[in-house]
Amino acid sequence: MTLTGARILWESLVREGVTEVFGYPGGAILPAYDAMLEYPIRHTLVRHEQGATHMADGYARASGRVGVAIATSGPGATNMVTGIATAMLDSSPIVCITGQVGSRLIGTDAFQEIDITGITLPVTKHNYLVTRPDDVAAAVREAFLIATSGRPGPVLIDITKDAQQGSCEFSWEAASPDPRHRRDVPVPPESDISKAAALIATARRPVILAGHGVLVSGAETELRALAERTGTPVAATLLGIGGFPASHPLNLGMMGMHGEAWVNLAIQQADLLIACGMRFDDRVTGNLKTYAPHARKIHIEIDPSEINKNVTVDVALVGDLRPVLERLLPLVPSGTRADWLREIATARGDSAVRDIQSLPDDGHLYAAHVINDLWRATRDDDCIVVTDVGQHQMWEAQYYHHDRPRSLITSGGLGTMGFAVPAAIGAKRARPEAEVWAVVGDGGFQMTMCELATAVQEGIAIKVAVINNGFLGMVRQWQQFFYERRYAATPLSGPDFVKLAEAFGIHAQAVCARADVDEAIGAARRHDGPALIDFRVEQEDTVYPMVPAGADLHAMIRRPNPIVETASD
Ligand SMILES: Cc1cc2nc3c(=O)[nH]c(=O)nc-3n(C[C@H](O)[C@H](O)[C@H](O)COP(=O)(O)OP(=O)(O)OC[C@H]3O[C@@H](n4cnc5c(N)ncnc54)[C@H](O)[C@@H]3O)c2cc1C
Ligand SMILES: Cc1ncc(C[n+]2csc(CCOP(=O)(O)OP(=O)(O)O)c2C)c(N)n1
Ligand SMILES: [Mg+2]
Repeated sequence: MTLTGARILWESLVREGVTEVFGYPGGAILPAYDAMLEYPIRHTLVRHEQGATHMADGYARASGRVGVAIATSGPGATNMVTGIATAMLDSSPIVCITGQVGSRLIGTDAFQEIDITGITLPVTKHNYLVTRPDDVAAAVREAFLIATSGRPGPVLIDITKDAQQGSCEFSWEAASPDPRHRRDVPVPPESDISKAAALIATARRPVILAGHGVLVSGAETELRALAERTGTPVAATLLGIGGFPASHPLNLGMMGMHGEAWVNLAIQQADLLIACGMRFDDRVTGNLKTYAPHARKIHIEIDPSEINKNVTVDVALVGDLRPVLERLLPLVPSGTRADWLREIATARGDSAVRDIQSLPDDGHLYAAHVINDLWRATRDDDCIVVTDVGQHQMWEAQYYHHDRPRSLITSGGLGTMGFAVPAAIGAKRARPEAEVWAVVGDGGFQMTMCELATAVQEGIAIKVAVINNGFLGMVRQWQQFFYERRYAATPLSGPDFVKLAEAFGIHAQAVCARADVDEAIGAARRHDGPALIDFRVEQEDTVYPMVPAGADLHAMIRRPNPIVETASD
């Protein structure tokens, strides 16, 4: 059948299983928007194209399916760059579609012409400039294949206006992707699997490092089987949280810069690290020269370029985590590591004394308490928390104990402030039956709070917890530790968030005391629509422990024991 390029775009997206897109129209993409009305697609109108990309990303992370964002040429396309980079750094499969000026105008500095394929080359897995209707279907099919195969990531398709308007014969079969574009998943040889099994068999102090790849691969069951069979404790990266149940006795918690002290100490004392779908980010390792000095290392990883990139390993198993663990499991002897677990438990006990949760209520409202109370209120329900970036993000990782995969969505690699609210909207679109909370700082909230209007217009019932400390808190913390408390440009004012939310038509309330936290959370949950709570928390609170950037992983700054440093101390 003969169709316009614009129709072919939707025809192809629908055949790829797309039902939701997030976007914002403009001249160069108008033919596509016009054709969209003929297809079973729900379009969420965003308030800024960055929001569309974070929504697509949140949709992808919540569901494992590809998220789709669409925008016009020029400023619409450039507004997408931060969201695309965010997805790239965290291996999230999104497809972004942009309109482009007519093909004959390319290179003339035409109105709203920008070289978006050039701009996004380093932050996409692949991108396309499509100038003929005949190439639209193949580009869409390849884009979905590339976004999802191997290590996932973002793909951009830039389609000229004439390619959308022109017509051609549409054949789905003929547009079948070139097999060269499939990112084949390597399969490690049996000899390497046996080597790994032998290392595990003889290790006395092993630690499993569970990363984002556990969730991407869907390897939660196999990971748990490996841990239980071998009695090995499991530490998570920020993006690996939820891959192993927090309530499991072998769960240690988060590793790295703001990881728990006992987790980092266990890694430094381990004789074997079994890294599963994680990439030894610098926030995870600290000083590479002194990282896990006594440990042999096994790295199970889908992307060969990650092997020996940051940490040299003894055995590399390059492949998809789940099938690799399936093959490894029968080869590892079952056993327990009681002495090792006891040693870690002792360090954990020492940390509990310092924990803010163990301190008597001194009348201050701490973010850690708010987040822990949110966890208590929602722990038995299907709840997804989407965080922004900063101190609140680290407290969430420490005090919200995730038992389920894909229940924490956060920007780790790029650390993109402004992520939480739009990504929560995307997550709620992907999993409407789940309760979705955005936990966001007062700084990051002010970057993309316009998307509250999207939630209202589209009836997307996200709940927003603003952790309002009047500071760009994480940067203030660095100034506190490393710049003699010279708070250059970190005190931050904002509007009255309750009035603001009400102006958007959103149920809202402010909380200043711990005694009121539960009731406010309950009211937000009971409200049948978007809701916001402005938690006015302690202004100069600090995330502990902290490994200063580049320092040895065991050289943590610990919470002063037992005194909490606050503005009023
Ligand atoms: C303010 C701030 C503080 C932070 N502090 C910390 C911290 O204290 N601790 C911490 O852990 N992080 C921290 N981070 C996050 C950190 O920057 C990294 O984003 C994070 O550590 C990366 O985790 P990851 O390696 O598991 O995930 P990713 O970066 O997503 O890497 C996943 C890896 O798994 C591989 N993979 C994907 N699919 C598969 C598959 N099917 N099979 C096998 N392998 C696969 C990928 O190729 C990739 O190498 C912080 C971020 C911010 C913004
Ligand atoms: C877009 C962007 N700009 C700047 C930064 C640097 N940065 C990291 S954390 C942070 C402070 C965040 O403040 P807020 O949102 O209030 O959260 P808090 O740390 O106070 O919890 C800043 C500015 C960033 N990560 N992203
Ligand atoms: Mg703040």
